[in-house]
Amino acid sequence: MRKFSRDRITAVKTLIETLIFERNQTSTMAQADIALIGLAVMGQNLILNMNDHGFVVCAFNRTVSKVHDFLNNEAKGTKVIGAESLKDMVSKLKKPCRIILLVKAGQAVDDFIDKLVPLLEPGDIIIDGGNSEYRDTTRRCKSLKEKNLLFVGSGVSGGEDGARYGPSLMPGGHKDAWPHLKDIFQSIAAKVGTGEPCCDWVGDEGAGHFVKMVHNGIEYGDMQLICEAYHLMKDVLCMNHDEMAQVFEQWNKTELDSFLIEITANILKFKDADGTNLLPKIRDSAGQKGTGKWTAISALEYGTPVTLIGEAVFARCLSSLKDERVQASKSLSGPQGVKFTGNKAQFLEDIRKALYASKIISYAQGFMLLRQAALEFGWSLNYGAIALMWRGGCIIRSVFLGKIKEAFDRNPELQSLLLDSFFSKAVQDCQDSWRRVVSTGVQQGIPMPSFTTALSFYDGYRHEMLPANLLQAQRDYFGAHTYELLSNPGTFIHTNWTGHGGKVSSSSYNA
Ligand code: NBP
Repeated sequence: MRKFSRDRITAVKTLIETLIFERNQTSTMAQADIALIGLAVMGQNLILNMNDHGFVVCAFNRTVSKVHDFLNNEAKGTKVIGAESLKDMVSKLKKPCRIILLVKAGQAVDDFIDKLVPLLEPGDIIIDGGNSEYRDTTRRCKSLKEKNLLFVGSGVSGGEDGARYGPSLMPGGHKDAWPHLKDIFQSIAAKVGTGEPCCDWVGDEGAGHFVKMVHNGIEYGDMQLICEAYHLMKDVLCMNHDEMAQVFEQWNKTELDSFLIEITANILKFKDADGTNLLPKIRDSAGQKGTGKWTAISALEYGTPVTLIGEAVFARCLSSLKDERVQASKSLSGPQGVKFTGNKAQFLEDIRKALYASKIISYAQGFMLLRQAALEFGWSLNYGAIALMWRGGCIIRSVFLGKIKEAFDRNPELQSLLLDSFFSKAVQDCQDSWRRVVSTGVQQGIPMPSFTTALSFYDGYRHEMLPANLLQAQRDYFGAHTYELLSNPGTFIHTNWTGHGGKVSSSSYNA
């Protein structure tokens, strides 16, 4: 047997050790495709989703012990790696660094950005996937652009299940980041139809978070509409929960086919441990986290009549006055002795159509707000792509959104969904039912803020002449606010209505 000198053995040993060290270095350094900070429900599930699609993710969390817990439990056996610090995390990322924040919206996002900036290089990307306010996203986008960093604010919808198996993703911000994110984002997003991803670039600055905010507002509206249908079935038609569950199951096979109708049927069927329905035992006081309210505030700010979402937010506010309502119920009476004597099956179909028509109004209003925001901020929004992003993965996912996508495909410049041939016909077909439901509900004293506001909007929108002529005259009468004549729009004049007013008029502006 050939003998090697001690020196030669030592040299080979050193070489092998060097090679192993270098291999370990490259396997621990710059090996991750993307990092994610925030190991709560959304973060953990999004990491596992990215892992399933072949991306190596580096996980980090403010409380670092949660990184170890995650790696030893949910992420055990995956390619997910962890980091002990932000510096450690950045060192493990391929260039340009891609870092997703999924932490509590607000100060936590700014705090992490401040800590990350000194560790990053020009061209690196920070993505905020939380429910941030769109103005914060615009601010962050601008300030990071000055540091040559690319900031993206991405709406993420679909809750825990969506994050794990395919969310709707609505990214916006610095567009240079998109080519570096597109593959990951579109791989992990929900797919519809023939595999189209529910994710596309939304627009500049806070556009992604604005679209997510409107999505959440529409979600408030959809939920309120379903609640009003439930109230009518329960209190006008006196149906029991199992019957109502069956109706919602049926409705889910119609134009109303959607996640929220599906879960409503399941909720209505759900039995408590004692074998009785759980739903009637739940306290009727609704909570809210604020995105519906933000949508309504934006609508007021940009002068867009998004009445249905506004009513849905106020309906939650009214519901939360539970103690006051209990007191009021003892002294304030409604209509007495009015009983429904019509055809139950026909009225159920009427309710279904009222819900469908009101839903069309709500989405028409939501897209009006998007259009107004695009004008306001100079964003170029692709409305068909937005409908597709909401078509799957998110809480408002529905077959209906496919129809909205088709409407914008027919006419990308469509001013209002109500002016599209499919939707104008759909509303027309529902109109008689819708009016029957609203009048029956009013006669029976059932609160239906969303059904009624939708119908009022429809009637207002379709009227060539509204009584705002009187309103303008009143404004001019008491405040010299001026008005235009139909025959001469654009020229504002003042009338001395009383004979003792002056000729001076107030300046004219729109609030
Ligand atoms: P949470 O909104 O509960 O946030 C938990 C994460 O935020 C943890 O990583 C926590 O770190 C971190 N955090 C907090 Br709380 N305060 C912090 C601070 N001051 N500084 C740094 N980190 C802080 O988690 P989530 O429910 O997974 O939601 C994450 C984001 O996604 C939120 O913006 C949420 O609005 C949004 N979102 C949630 C859902 C949903 O269904 N839950 C759906 C869509 C979007 P710690 O572990 O050290 O406390």
